[in-house]
Amino acid sequence: MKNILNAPFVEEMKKTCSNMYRLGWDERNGGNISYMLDEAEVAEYLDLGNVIRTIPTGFDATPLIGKIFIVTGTGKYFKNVEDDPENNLGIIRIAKDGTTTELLWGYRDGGKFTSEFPAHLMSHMARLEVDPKNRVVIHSHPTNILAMNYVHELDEKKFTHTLWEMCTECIVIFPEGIGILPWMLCGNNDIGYATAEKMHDFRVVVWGMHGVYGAGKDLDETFGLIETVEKAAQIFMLTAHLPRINTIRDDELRTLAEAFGVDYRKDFLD
Ligand code: 2HA
Ligand code: ZN
Repeated sequence: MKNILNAPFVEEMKKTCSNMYRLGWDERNGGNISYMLDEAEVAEYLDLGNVIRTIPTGFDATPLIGKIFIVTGTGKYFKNVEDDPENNLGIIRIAKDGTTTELLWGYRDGGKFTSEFPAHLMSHMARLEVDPKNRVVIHSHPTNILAMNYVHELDEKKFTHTLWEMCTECIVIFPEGIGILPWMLCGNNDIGYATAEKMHDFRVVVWGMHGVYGAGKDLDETFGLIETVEKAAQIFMLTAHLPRINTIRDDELRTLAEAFGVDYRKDFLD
């Protein structure tokens, strides 16, 4: 059996958490990641018959029965994942009842997965319906996206349109736009259902005055997606209080989207 601490998926989680921490997006225990793993790959590192303990999710994830995820722990800090992955991360399998998870590795101090795990599972289920390759859900508190929430209308069309204007590549990277939820209480199933409903149409969902959910096929792609939205929000925040002299016009956005062949939200342009 190979050493789990050298597994590429553990390495990727360590790097992603450190990068996000250093970007200032995931202070204290802010943010969480779930990444669906390939069973055969995990079997090279762990005895899949050895369940350390079971942990209930309080939510029926029947479509994900048997799926294995590596997930950040509740109350744990992204800052600390790199130095102590076995305590701050866990590898869990959705048990046959659909509402329990089987811990295969990690959460060494008796901990469990993020309090947002039901929202993650619901988002995975929603994204898999539209994209069978989806494996990653990331929640984060990127600084400028959050700042923008306080000074920009939380309207999906207007918010997306503003971001598309901020960097030329935006309409190509997130042509479907940004889904937005109003402020809601986090850590429960209601916000999970609301997020998952948005995830049918969007890979990025803003939680009003809280942060963002992003989904994608791997950690690089999902991180890059959030990074691009955050960059656009940063340009907005750097310029929002200054007179606007230039902008990318709607006809130019249309030209871009058509040149790159992306299926964009035409109704989000004026
Ligand atoms: O896990 O970010 O929304 C900490 C959070 C909750
Ligand atoms: Zn949060």
